[in-house]
This record gives sequence, structure tokens and C-alpha cells, in this order.
Amino acid sequence: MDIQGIKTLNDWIRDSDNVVFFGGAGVSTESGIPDFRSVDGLYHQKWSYPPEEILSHSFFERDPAEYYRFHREKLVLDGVQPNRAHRKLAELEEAGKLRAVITQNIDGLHQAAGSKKVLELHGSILRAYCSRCRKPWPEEAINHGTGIPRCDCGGVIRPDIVLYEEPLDQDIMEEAVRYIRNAEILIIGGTSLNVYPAAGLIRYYRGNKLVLVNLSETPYDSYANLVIHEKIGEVFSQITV
Ligand code: CNA
Repeated sequence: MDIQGIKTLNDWIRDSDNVVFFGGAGVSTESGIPDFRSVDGLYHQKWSYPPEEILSHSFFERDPAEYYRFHREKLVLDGVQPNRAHRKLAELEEAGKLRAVITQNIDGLHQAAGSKKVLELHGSILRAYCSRCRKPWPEEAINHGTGIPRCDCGGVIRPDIVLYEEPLDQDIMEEAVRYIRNAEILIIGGTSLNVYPAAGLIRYYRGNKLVLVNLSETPYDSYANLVIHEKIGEVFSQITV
């Protein structure tokens, strides 16, 4: 355990009321949701097509039945609960220290833990809408059952997530940029920082307390003021402020 690193992080958070967190799939692995790029992540599991192809706009249009087979088997996991990292972030917000959670995750676990200001860059599998008429649908319409879910208008109902080849919501991106640009401390956790444009957000940070908490190295380790290569739930459970 990186005791010195965690102590520094603790000291910084104690003295600040302007922490922003930016995270990815690694925040939820301790809840039992596989990430993409770890050795036991989705990219290393066998499937008829690579996950990045199935999770693309063109694949969804071409073969929604196969998309939904993957979606229901790999993205929808019943009974998952927020872990220590999600809960600590909610506590820090409640204590007036953390201003926002910016996440690439689509699992809704930050809100389940009690976080209020959550910017979901890639949407959420807990929302759905018709790809033809845009009518919103509850998550039950897509996440359970079999086959292709259809709207009253006959259109295919899709999850409210950003598939590969699709643009990110500009309003959410701009809000994320504002939080990061004004942050005193930016903690980045559980992300390989490989997926753009989300990973590019890091460039907007102007402070001198950039913290990376990730199990493996990232392309941005050398930019950070503090790097902790540990499990994020373990690190956050030791934040005592
Ligand atoms: P990624 O590319 O799979 O990277 C995850 C990173 O987290 C890796 O570098 C791991 O080393 C690291 N990691 C894994 N477990 C831990 C842990 N316990 N503590 C600290 N670090 C850990 O995932 P990214 O988020 O960077 O990639 C972005 C994609 C993945 C986004 O589009 C997400 O929507 C997508 N995704 C989301 C979920 C989810 O919602 N839970 C799950 C899988 C993938």
C-alpha cells in the first residue's frame, strides 16, 4: 500500500473545498463489473465480435438483435452495488469538498451511492429512448427480456449511451471542462485514459494537484503530481477527511 501517497492525498483533500473527480470503468470493478482493458476485462473475453465493434453505432444499426444479446449478457448485471470508492465520493460531496463526479461509466453507481452532481459523459444504461421518435423509455424496456425492443411507433428502442462512432453530448462536455478548468484538485481514477474525447479532458486542468489513482500505468502518469497504483476502493477507504 502506498502509505505516503495516500497521506499526501488526504492532506490535499483536507485543505480543499474544490475537488473534482474524473473516473472510468476501474471505479466499478470492485463492484463486480468488468472493465474493458484489464486482463479479465471485456476485451479479453470471447465473443463473436470484438466488444468495441458490437458497441458501435453502425453495428447497432446493422444487427440490433446481436447488440442486445451482448448488452443484456455483459452490460446489465443484476444486484451490483456501489463500492467504497463510489461511497467516499458521495461523502466528500456531502461534506462540501467535492464539486462534481465526471464519469465515463454507464452503470449509474455514483448516483446509487448518493452523489448528486454526476456528469455522465457516455450516458447510462438505466435510461432508454426510441431511435426513431425519441420517446423516452424506462430501463426495463431494454435491459431484460429477449429480442429487439420496439417503441409504439415501430422504431428500435436504444439505450441512452454513447456508442463508438457517436458524438458526446456537447453541453455535458462543456460543463465537464468548466469543472476541470476551475478545480483545485483533480483526481482521475480507474481509467486507462485511452478513450477520446473523454481522456482529452485532462488537458483543461490548470492546477498543481493532479492525482492519478489507477491499478496500471496510464499515458498521463508523467503529467501527474501524485500517482497511486492501487485499487481505488482501498485508497478511498483510507481518506479520512
Ligand atoms: P478501461 O479502458 O477498461 O480502463 C480501466 C482502467 O481501470 C485500467 O487501466 C485498469 O488498470 C484500471 N482499474 C481496474 N480496476 C481498478 C481498481 N479497482 N482500482 C483502480 N484502477 C482500476 O476503461 P475506461 O473507463 O478508461 O474506458 C472508457 C470506456 C469503458 C467507457 O466508454 C466506459 O463506458 C466503458 N466501460 C464502462 C463500464 C461501467 O460503466 N462500469 C464498464 C466497462 C467499460
